[in-house]
Amino acid sequence: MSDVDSLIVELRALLDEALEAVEAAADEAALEAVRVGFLGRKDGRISGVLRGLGALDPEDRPRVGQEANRVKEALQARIDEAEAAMDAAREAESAPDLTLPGRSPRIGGAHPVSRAMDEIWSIFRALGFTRARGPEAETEWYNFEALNTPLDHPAADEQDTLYLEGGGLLRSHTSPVQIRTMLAHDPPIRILAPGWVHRRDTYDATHTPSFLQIEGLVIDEGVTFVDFKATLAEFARRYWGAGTRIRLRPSFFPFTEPSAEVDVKRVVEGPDGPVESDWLEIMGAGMVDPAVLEAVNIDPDRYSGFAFGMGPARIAMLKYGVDDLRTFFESDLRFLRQFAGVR
Ligand code: 2NL
Repeated sequence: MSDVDSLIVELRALLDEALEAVEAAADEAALEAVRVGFLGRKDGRISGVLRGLGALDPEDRPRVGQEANRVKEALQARIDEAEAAMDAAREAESAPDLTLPGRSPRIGGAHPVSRAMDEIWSIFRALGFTRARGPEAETEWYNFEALNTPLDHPAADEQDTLYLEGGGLLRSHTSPVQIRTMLAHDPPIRILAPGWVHRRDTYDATHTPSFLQIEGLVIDEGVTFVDFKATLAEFARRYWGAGTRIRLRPSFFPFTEPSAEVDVKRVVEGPDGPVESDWLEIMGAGMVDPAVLEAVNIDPDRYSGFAFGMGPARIAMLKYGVDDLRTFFESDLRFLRQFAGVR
């Protein structure tokens, strides 16, 4: 075999060896090692073979040179191909899997106390009430004196009410809103006053120092105890269910006379069909005391009315069977999600 032929055979054997190495390369680093090992300009094995070129007759050199170029090009092409295949595989791995089901967005829901507020408001709106608002920082006159509550009454004591520097206080009920409304408008008045109120209470299972309250007030000519009881009974049926009954227990508030605690008895689903619940206390209420009407310059011989007050958090506890008020304020989504009608 001539020197030319043996060089060409050597080159082809190198190509076979190199192609096998490309096949075996597991990653880009191994592929680069093959490229450097065979095609490297200085230490590559093909360059090593071509170093023997100088010993050949000048007219034989081109044949070997051409074969060397063919081998180099074939190997480089194969390496490029393998590299492209590795790129594609890596890309496919990190690409999103479009066949997976989509993720649902988390949808928020109303807090149970807000939900009670909203439902109670909807019912009274349907009964012809409008909504009234007022400041949380009040004066003793709006919070107590106009409400037939002398300042030596226990409710006005510093033990129970949060006073501000300079003689103001944080309203302990939303009644000042009704006082302001009666001063600003002539009867007929039918309002609902929802909002935050503040008392000097210790935070426990049934008390928070700040809480939401909803009060209602109706003032017109000829409003009687029948209107009072019928309105509350209708509210109770709409909020607690069609079979609900109410009971008025005699009570005392300085601003109403007579006064009552309002209880409801619900019809609930028992194991063997509908049964009646125990009596649940849901609000305080009464006929507006004539002294309150006089304080706001409404003639008690011409006008009469009724008023009521309730705590939506307490209503939500009774409605949803929650026994500790504090769970409403701990922001635990596992708890809150149960009431929101969402996942
Ligand atoms: C409760 C229940 C009540 C009123 C609030 C009221 C407001 C005016 C006149 C007369 Cl302007 N009454 N509000 C009446 C009865 C009960 O709240 O348990 N309060 C301590």
